Formats: sequence, structure tokens, C-alpha cells
Amino acid sequence: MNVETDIITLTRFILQEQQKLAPNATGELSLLLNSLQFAFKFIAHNIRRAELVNLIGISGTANSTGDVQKKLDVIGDEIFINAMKSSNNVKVLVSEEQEDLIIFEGGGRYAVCTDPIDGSSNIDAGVSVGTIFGIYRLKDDSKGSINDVLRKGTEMVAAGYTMYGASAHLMLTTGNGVNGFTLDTQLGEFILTSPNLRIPQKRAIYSVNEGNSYYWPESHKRYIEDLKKPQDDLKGKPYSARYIGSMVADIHRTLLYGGIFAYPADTKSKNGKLRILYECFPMAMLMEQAGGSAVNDKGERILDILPKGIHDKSGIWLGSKGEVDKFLTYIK
Ligand code: P6P
Repeated sequence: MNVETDIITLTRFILQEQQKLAPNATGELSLLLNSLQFAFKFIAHNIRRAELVNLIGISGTANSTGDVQKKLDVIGDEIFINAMKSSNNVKVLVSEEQEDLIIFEGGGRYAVCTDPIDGSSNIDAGVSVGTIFGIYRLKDDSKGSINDVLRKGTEMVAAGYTMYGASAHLMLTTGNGVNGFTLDTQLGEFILTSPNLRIPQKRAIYSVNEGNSYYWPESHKRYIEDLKKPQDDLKGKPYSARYIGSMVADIHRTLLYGGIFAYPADTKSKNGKLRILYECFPMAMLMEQAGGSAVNDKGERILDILPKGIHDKSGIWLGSKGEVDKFLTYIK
């Protein structure tokens, strides 16, 4: 029997990274990441059981942005809040499901921004959904306030997502590249399966909801229309269109295969739909750490944005650097 006897679990990986990159670290971030992984395992468990115990469907309550909450949204949010609270490392929590930020008792030194179940509107159809997170270290003199999260994305110390599909896939960056882990449900461990993941420099795939194209600026329309024409460097083939409508699933494909994902701002939604702190920033940090890039509709770097509110939104274009650079030639 061919048994792999030296597997790298997330716990082992986090400790190795800490010893390698920050030998004098307090270990608090490592402990926080371990609390995070418990939340992912518990949410994955509930999503797998959803059909069986009828968690699918509307919970009847509405979240901070007025979306009607699905039962799993509510459960995912509660699981996340409890895991962060009990970690004793988190002081400030921003959740898509909570109108105001949460300040925990105790001396935690981190602020976490999360969308506990992103893509949940698709969940009844069995589409992969996910938890997106971004982590700031509190400012030195801070006791925990909104000022710890209304900061540029460049100040995030870690970010990632867990996609709940056929398996649970965690993509994580702590500022030194991107590493992918897959949950082994028998072991109950996330196993390192995509070490030092790099996004392909170019890939003829575009991912955007063209149902909004009537409201786009001319530059965006021209760019997308040109992708549909025979491409000289593709032997006359056009780009492929792929759009799932669940950001975590669309970004996961983009990270692995390459291409460009976008949710543009338009005349209907002047700041787009995706939230800066817990959708745009974490995905932009992952893309940059994997060798890709992420910009807004004016071509400005997403991570340089300074949000003014915890649920602020931004238009976003991200993915392979070659593809984002191509988009930039249409708006510069
Ligand atoms: P649309 C899901 O509701 C979500 O927040 C993201 O996961 C996804 O990328 C986007 O909205 C899809 O929005 O307008 O294309 O359905």
C-alpha cells in the first residue's frame, strides 16, 4: 500500500512558516490561523449536511446590506464570530452579515474582515460558495476600533478564502506567496496540496456578468467585445467566457487556470457590487502574491484604496498580470 507518511498539514505549515520567516514572532497569528481553520472545518461540515437537515433556504432575517439571509449565512456568521471570539487573538471583527463592527473583550491584537458565506444566493443550486477573510494587525497604540480596519489593503498581514465544493479548498497568503490546502475529512486536517501557487501570466478566459454591460462605460464594452474576436496569438480563436456568479469559485478558477475576473462599477452601481474589506482586498492580495494583479475601473491598484466605511464597495478587475495589463490599455 502506497502511504504518504510525511504530509504537511496546515498547522505544521503555519508553524514552519513562523519559524522560517518570523522566528521572534509571538505566535499569535499562527494561533489565529488555527482558530480560522476550525471555523472553515465547521462551516464545511454544515454545508455538506445542508441538504440533509434542510438548512437550505431563506432564514427570514435580513443582513446589514439588506440581503435576505439564507440559513447557512446566519450559521456561517455565528460559527465565525464564535471561533474568532474564543481565539482570544481577535479584537475587531467586520462581517458582511453584521452592520457594525464587533469589538471583543480581551487583549487580541488582530482585526479580521470576513464574508462568512460568499455566493450564498447560489447555494440552493449546489454552486460552490466560500468564506473570504482578510487580517490586519491592530495599530500599535490601538485598543481596537474602526480605525484598525479603515486602512489600505497593503496593510493586511494575511488573507485568503476557503471554497466549499466537492472538497474544501483553502487558499492562504501571509505575505510570502500563496499556498493551497485541501481538507481531508477523514483526518480532519487541511493538507498542503498547492505549494507556492503562481497564477499563469496570461490565459484567454474572461469572467464577468455581461448582463450588466448596457450600464458599462464604452471602454469596458470595447475591451470585452475585442476579446470575442479571433485572436492572432490564439491561432484565430476568441477568448472563452466563464462566469459562475460565486466570487470564490470564479477566483479559484482564475488563480488555477489564469484569465481575468471583473465586477465593474457602472451607471447602475457606481461603486460596483463587491465589498472592499472582505471581498476585494483579500482576493487582490492573493492575486498579487501569486504573481497576478488587481485594479479598479480607473486602473488604480486595489490594495492602495483607503476605505471610508466597513461595507464600502469598489469595481474590480483582477487575475493574470498579462490580462489585466491588456485591460489597462483600454482605459488609460
Ligand atoms: P451577480 C455573490 O452574491 C456575489 O457577492 C459574489 O460572490 C459574486 O461574484 C457576485 O455577487 C455575483 O453578482 O450580480 O453577477 O449575480
